[in-house]
Amino acid sequence: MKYFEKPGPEMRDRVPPGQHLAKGFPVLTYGDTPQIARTDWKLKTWGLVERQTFTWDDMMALPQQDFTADFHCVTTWSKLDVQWTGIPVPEFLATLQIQPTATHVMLHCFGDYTTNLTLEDFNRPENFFAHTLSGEPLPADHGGPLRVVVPHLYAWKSAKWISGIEFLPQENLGFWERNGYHRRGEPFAEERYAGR
Ligand SMILES: Nc1nc2c(c(=O)[nH]1)N[C@H]1C(S)=C(S)[C@@H](COP(=O)(O)O)O[C@H]1N2
Ligand SMILES: [Mo]
Repeated sequence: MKYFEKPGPEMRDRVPPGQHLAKGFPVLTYGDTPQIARTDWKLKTWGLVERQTFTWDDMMALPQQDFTADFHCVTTWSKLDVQWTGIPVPEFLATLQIQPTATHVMLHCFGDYTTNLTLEDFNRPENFFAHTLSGEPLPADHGGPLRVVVPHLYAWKSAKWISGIEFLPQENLGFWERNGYHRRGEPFAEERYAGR
């Protein structure tokens, strides 16, 4: 059985250099998969923003949208046209009082994973808090009940089991960024590792 395909010429503008198309949707998790019921799930905000806690119902009350996005893992697999449903990140951020000195965010997850983004990279209309994958509730191994999807950067920025957003006046490094990955991770520029 073949699990990976070399992209054809028509796909070259969609598939970043050094990437292959995955068959299926692989799961990539460092450590164990946290099991969180929607009723227990909470998202906190802190740092250069008011401290708040959002429940599942709070998130579901925000505007919802279907979206289709390509997904690029730095370990060289890509999956095109993943079908998600969720809350656009800007719709959520617009409900917050973010202090003007905030330039970066740290995404915190159940299970202690973290990843960093500039506020500009995070606050983009194609970024989502996703709870549905191909019309089904997002499975736990893919980050359910709720994950972040940031299509324009390598998928390690797409935090699964999101539990907190910390607003920062400078760039702090997240889990993989401290362990040798690039601080930004733009796939078409092959920003895979730090110092390149
Ligand atoms: N909380 C958390 N989020 C995470 C990860 C993780 O280990 N923990 N892995 C990242 C990496 S490296 C990738 S490629 C994608 C994989 O998402 P998937 O398992 O749904 O394919 O999730 C990202 N988000
Ligand atoms: Mo990844």
